[in-house]
Amino acid sequence: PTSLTAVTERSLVLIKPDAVARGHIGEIVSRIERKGLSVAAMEMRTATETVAAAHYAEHEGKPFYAGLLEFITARPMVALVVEGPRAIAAFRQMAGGTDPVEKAVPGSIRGDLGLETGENLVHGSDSPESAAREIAIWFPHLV
Ligand code: RTP
Ligand code: MG
Repeated sequence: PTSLTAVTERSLVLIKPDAVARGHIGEIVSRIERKGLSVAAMEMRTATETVAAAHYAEHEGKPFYAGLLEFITARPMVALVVEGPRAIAAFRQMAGGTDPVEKAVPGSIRGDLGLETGENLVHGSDSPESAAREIAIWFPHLV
């Protein structure tokens, strides 16, 4: 039988250091909860070089890679596991496109709160494979 109910997914979400410094932890967690997704794990921490490099391994060698690692490891941020039906696509839609001005639409987190691609407030896993890989990096005890 077919079902209209999507399977439950988990996404690895980061509230990046710019968002934490600007006082937007509550705003972003609130949007996640208003959407109907649930927070399965949440931890505030400063990312180590090792964790940040593992997380952004796909971008190694790109011109923005060094700056990205410096940005993400410099100040405290919040890592979450967000859970719910189609959680991965749902959070990517809520986050908006990578460039907060050219790509993210109004109503999205980046579209509403951001101005710069290098300080775009949040990360969300982009596929089930990415989510599994990233959850293992940030919350190894949950895997
Ligand atoms: P994220 O991985 O952080 O959720 O962001 P994303 O999927 O929307 O974008 P991605 O292509 O994975 O890039 C990762 C982060 O690198 C920075 N970036 N800078 N200057 C640039 O052209 C550039 N491109 C990417 C952004 O901070 C982006 O979030
Ligand atoms: Mg990405």
